[in-house]
Amino acid sequence: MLRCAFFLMCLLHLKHTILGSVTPKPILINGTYINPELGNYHARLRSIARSCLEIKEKHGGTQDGMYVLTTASGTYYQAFCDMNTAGGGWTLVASVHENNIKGKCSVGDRWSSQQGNALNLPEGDGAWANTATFGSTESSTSDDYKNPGYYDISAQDVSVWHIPNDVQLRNWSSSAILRYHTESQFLKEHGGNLYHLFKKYPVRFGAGECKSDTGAVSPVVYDKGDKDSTAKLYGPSKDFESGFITFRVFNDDRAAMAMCSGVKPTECNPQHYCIGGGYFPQSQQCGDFTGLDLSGTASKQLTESSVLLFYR
Ligand SMILES: *[C@@H]1O[C@H](CO)[C@@H](O)[C@H](O)[C@H]1NC(C)=O
Ligand SMILES: *[C@@H]1O[C@H](CO)[C@@H](O)[C@H](O)[C@H]1NC(C)=O
Ligand SMILES: [Ca+2]
Ligand SMILES: [Ca+2]
Repeated sequence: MLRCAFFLMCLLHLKHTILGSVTPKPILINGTYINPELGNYHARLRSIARSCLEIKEKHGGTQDGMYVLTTASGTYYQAFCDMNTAGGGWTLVASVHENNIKGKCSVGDRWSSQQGNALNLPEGDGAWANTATFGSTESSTSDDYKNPGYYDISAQDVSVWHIPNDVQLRNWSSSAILRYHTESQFLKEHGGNLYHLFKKYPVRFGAGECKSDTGAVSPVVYDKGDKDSTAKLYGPSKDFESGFITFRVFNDDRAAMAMCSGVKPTECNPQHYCIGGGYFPQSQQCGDFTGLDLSGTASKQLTESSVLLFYR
């Protein structure tokens, strides 16, 4: 028999014939189960780029658009790459969209809680610090979005685009009301992405105090708009300084918020300009856009725009 040309193969063939085919035991590599028979296949998947920066640097990608990326464990996904802003290499990893600002921690509030405002859920749904994914690139101005890059990419800086709700991908760049990015490489100190940053600084009610327990803050460089237009969009509050991005802040009720995009709080009512959160002692502040509707100052232009988050 041709298949028995070699003694070992012959034995193997015999074994399979007698025992039926034996499924190899999966092996655990860095927390991921991998079937050893698929070793080479998985190795190939893992060799695809992990980020838009890698596509730019290793493969010379220069066009904005959709590219295929992989995580460390070989999960494929597609992401939008901004290959032009400030040198390019930016991967879109998430968007925060408010579908109903009067709906307080209700359906669609994935960056706070879709399960109501509950003291026994101090981190709400916990999306800032878990590996849940949702939405899609093309719907990221019409619904929340989070892809595997959010927790997988190792980055140094963030970029943010505020885009009016429901604008199509091809019009994002021209329609953005604000665009800015950091250059401080602040993510390097916090594990290389927001998943790790929020593990370190949980978006959890009661985990800290206003001002003293702010997670991270970085100045931003504007690509569209400026400090004055940012301040105008958030309204005439004197409670913040624009030209920054801030992560994990508390108000004077010890309620946590995830991100103050474009601003740095100077007082203790960040629910009027910071977004995402967990449990709020004042229920009317609970939701993806927290209490942006309560101060009466944040512009409709801002509250009816999605916040798109990129890494580089
Ligand atoms: C496991 O993770 C470590 C640290 O991130 C890395 O150096 C190592 O190469 C990984 N091993 C495999 C088999 O992927
Ligand atoms: C969207 O982009 C397309 C193609 O670039 C253009 O023809 C169209 O006018 C744009 N629409 C809006 C609303 O800007
Ligand atoms: Ca809501
Ligand atoms: Ca939402």
